[in-house]
Amino acid sequence: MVLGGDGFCGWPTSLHLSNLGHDVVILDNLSRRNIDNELEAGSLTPIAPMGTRLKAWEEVSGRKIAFYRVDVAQEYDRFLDIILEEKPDAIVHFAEQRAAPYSMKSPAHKRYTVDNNINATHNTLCAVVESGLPVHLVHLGTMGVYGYGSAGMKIPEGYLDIEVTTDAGEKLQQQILYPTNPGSIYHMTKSLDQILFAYYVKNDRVRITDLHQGIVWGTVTPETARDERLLNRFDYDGDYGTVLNRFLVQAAVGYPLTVHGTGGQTRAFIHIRDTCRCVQLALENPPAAGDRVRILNQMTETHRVRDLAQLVARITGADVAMVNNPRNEAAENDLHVHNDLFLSLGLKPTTLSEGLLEEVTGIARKYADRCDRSKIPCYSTWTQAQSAGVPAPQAVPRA
Ligand code: NAD
Ligand code: USQ
Repeated sequence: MVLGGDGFCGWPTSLHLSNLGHDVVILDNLSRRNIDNELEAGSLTPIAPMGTRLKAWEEVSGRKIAFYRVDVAQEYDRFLDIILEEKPDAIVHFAEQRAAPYSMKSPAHKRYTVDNNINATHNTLCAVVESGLPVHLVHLGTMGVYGYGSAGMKIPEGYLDIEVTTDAGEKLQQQILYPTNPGSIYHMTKSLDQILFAYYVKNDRVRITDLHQGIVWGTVTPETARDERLLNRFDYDGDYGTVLNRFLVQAAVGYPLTVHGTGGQTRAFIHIRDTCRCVQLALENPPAAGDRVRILNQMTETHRVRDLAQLVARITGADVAMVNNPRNEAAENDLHVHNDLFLSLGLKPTTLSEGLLEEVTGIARKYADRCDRSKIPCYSTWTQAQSAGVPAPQAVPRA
C-alpha cells in the first residue's frame, strides 16, 4: 500500500514495485494537485490524471494498480476499512506536505502542514495497530531532521553513540535518537514523526523503517519512460522545485540559476531511480517486531549549492545569479553522512554525472514552453522581518 502514490516519489515507486510483481494499492487525496491550483503553478511535465495513469500502466505492463482517493489525515475510519479490506503486508508512507517554503508561507500554511503531516502519520500508526495486521511501515523521512551540521563527524544512521556518567561514577555507553534540529516547519513535522514512531515501536511493537532521504533529483525512471501518460511530476516553482531540478529547468529556459546567499549550503542528494530502489530494499529487509525503529540514510552524495550551480552552468552555458536567501539557514556548512546500511543491502548509487544531468536538461528543454517564469523566484520567507525586507540573522550550523 503506497500512501501518497500520486506524488513525485510515490508514483515512480509504485510503478517500480508493481513491475517487480508486487500487488500495489495507491491511497492519495490528490492534495498535491490541488496545491498546484492554489499556487497557480504546475509540473513542468504534463502529468496525466490518476485514471489515465493506471490505464496506461495496465496497457504497457499488464499489471493493475488499485487506487483509493482518501485523505489519510482526515478520514480515519475509511482509511482503516481500506487496510482491513486490502490487508497490506507493508505500507509505504509518502503522504505528507513536503515543501519547506510552502510550510513557511503563512500561519495557515504552517498549521496545514503540521495538521496534515502529523495526523497522516499518527492515523497510519493507529490504523496499523487497530487492524491487528503485521504490517511493516516504511516512512519517507528527511535528512533535514539532523540539521546540516555534524560536529566534525559523519552523521550516523539515526542513532548517536553517547556515554553517560551515572551517579555512582560509572561510565555507560548508550545510543539515543540523534538530536533533531529542523530548519523549517515542514522539517519539524518529520522530527515529530520520529517520536511517534519510537512510541509505537515501544508500546505496540509495530515494525517501522524510517528513511532519512536527501534531496531527490531527476524525474525519469525506467517505468515512467515507458509511456508519456506515465510521466512523473517535475516541480520547478519557488515552493516545490528542489534546488538541482530547479537549476536544470532554469538552464533549459535561459533563466539565471538562483543561488541563495553564498551558495555555501551543503546538502545530501539522491536520484529518483535510487529512491525507488531504496524503498524496495527497505521493504525486502524489514525489522523484526520489537526492534527499535530502523533508520537508514537514503542519500548517495553531498554537494554544495554553488558547486552544483557552477557544474550546471558549465554544462549548459547558463548564467548564475546570487540572490538574497529567503530562508533562515546557515550560509555555509559541511555535511558528512553515513549511508552504509543501504550500501550493505546492495544499493549501487546513481551519482551525479554529466550524462544524467544532460538527460534531465533534455526533458526540461522538451517541456520548456510549459514553464511559467513568474513562478521561478522563491517568494516564501522564513521570518516576518525578511518579508519586510530585513535579512534573517545569520544562522550558525549547530555542532
Ligand atoms: P509530493 O508532494 O509530490 O507527493 C506527496 C503525495 O502525498 C501527493 O500526491 C499528495 O497528494 C499526497 N498526500 C499528502 N497528504 C495526504 C493526505 N493527507 N492523504 C492522502 N494523500 C496525501 O512529494 P514527494 O516529493 O513525492 O515526497 C514524498 C515523501 O518523500 C514526502 O513525505 C517527503 O517529505 C519525502 N521526501 C521527499 C524529498 C524530495 O526531494 N522530493 C526528499 C526527502 C524526503
Ligand atoms: N536553494 C537555492 N536556490 C534555489 C532553491 C534552493 O540556493 O533556487 C537552496 C536552499 O536555500 C537550501 C538548499 O538549496 O539551502 C536546498 O533547498 P531545496 O528546496 O532543494 O530542499 P529542501 O527545502 O531542503 O527540501 C527538499 C524536499 C524535502 C526534503 C528535503 C531533504 O522538498 O521534502 O525533505 O529536500 S533535505 O534537504 O536533505 O532535508
